[in-house]
Amino acid sequence: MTTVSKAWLGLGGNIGDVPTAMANALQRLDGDAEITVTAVSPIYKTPPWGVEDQPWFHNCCAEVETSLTPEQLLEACQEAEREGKRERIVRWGPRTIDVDILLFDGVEQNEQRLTLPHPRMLERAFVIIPLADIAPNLHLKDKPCQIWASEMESSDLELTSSNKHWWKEA
Ligand code: A4P
Ligand code: MG
Repeated sequence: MTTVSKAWLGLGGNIGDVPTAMANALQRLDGDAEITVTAVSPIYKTPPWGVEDQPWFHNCCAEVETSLTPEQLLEACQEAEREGKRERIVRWGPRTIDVDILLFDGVEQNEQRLTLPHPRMLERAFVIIPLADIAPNLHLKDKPCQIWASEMESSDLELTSSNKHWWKEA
């Protein structure tokens, strides 16, 4: 019998038409026979974290069910990123899209290729706020995601639309 796991992804980008690139990446993942996208947050516009002298980002989070291993899911995410970039080079000019695995069930591992949970997620409103939209009760360390979200400075995040199906329509 195959084991089905639940994983949560963080998507973001700040060059070109990021919402379309994110929709393409999610459609591609959902089109994989071993991955089902079960929930997607709204898109937020978010100020750049880390290097601040760059354009604002668009970010969202997604929940998936998968029979893949964490490493195989990472491969699929990187393939979806590459696909977005390939399309960008051919057609629409600059665009980048980043797809990170935030959590994979309760897996904890600290490897350069794949660290789980994502090591910086709890410091990032652009991850925690959209994640709380789709997984408010998900336990992160010692408390549910929605408590992390409520304790986080997030007044500078801008909700772009609350349409849950944006990623299927783009
Ligand atoms: N890797 C290890 N663990 C993971 C994981 N859990 N998920 C490895 C995905 N990848 C993981 O990632 C580099 C390598 O990390 C991969 O080859 C993989 O094997 P990358 O996506 O190629 O490079 P990156 O994204 O430039 O680096 P990094 O460190 O992942 O950057 P971050 O942390 O993703 O930060 N501000 C806002 N507002 N919104 C953003 O989305 N993103 C960044 C990038 C900075 N500031 C931002 C945002
Ligand atoms: Mg990354």
